[in-house]
Amino acid sequence: MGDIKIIGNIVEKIPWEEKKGGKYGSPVWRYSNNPIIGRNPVKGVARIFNSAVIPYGGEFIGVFRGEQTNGIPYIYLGRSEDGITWNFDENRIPFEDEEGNPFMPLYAYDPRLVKVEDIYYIIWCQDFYGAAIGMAKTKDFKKFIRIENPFLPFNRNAVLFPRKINGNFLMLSRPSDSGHTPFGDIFVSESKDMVYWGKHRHVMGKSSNWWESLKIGGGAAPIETTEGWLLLYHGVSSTCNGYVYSIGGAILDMDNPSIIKYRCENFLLTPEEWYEERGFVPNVTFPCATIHDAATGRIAIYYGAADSYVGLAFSKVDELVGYIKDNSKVSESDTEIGKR
Ligand code: BMA
Repeated sequence: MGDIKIIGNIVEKIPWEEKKGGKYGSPVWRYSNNPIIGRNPVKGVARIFNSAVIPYGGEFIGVFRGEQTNGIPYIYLGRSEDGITWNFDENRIPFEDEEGNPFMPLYAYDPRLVKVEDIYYIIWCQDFYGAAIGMAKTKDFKKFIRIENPFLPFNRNAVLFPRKINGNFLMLSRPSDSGHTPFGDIFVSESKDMVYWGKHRHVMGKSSNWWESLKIGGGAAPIETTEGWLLLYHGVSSTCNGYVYSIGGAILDMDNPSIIKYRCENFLLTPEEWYEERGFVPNVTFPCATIHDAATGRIAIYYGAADSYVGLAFSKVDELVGYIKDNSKVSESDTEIGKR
């Protein structure tokens, strides 16, 4: 392992496959048996994609975007011994409100799953007079208690940081409209109690790099490294045949993540394989989670592919952060208005 390290837990059973060949120096490589989740994975669910996983009890657990056969997305729980083969609950996650009454959003999609201290938080997109952020917490993956909607509509791609910073919870989000949003920058907000959010700051915008020139959105929960927070996000290009979603990378300042230290001008992964280029929505690679191991620096990236499958890709922290630094271009769009 090089000089750059992951600050975090050891995950001995992290899914892993060594890089084969050095295809033009790309720091991210795909799992050879992708996709890891194929079509019709659960009764009544046509496709699973854009999903998040986390180590739990020596194994892995995850929250999965399941597109039901009525076309409406909802969140399902899944468990895995190796992080690759998943068993899903047939029933949707039974959220409840703080009084213990059932709370079932009209729809729920693109979940993230982040542990802060001893609580697991699920963050997703749901209807609140349009696309907005939904949240719930659990300690045992049996009882899922709703938390107030953190932000006003319209918003998507909310991603919590895995620890408090200067005493506050921090969450990235991407204010938007309620359709197939043709714009969007990443912002960060703070909260002392997960109820009231404020101190909103601009983090980064779409860029002059054409693969992310339409909009961007947070992806996996930021990984703490010795160089700062490693953020994997999605960047979107608008073509004559529709949007193309690629995976990008940036390093945010450790104590003030609204500051971009490095931002890679090249995508890290872009649709190339059949399961990324062909599906319900072609040309989508959409990261929602990583599993990472502080002992080896290994990173396993979980991403939705073509709104139809889940793909797995790998990298190592020194190679990935090194590549982002070597190809960094921080621009005006990463600076908050009025700040230099
Ligand atoms: C975005 C979100 C994602 C989806 C992507 C491509 O707006 O809805 O869930 O993967 O579009 O369809």
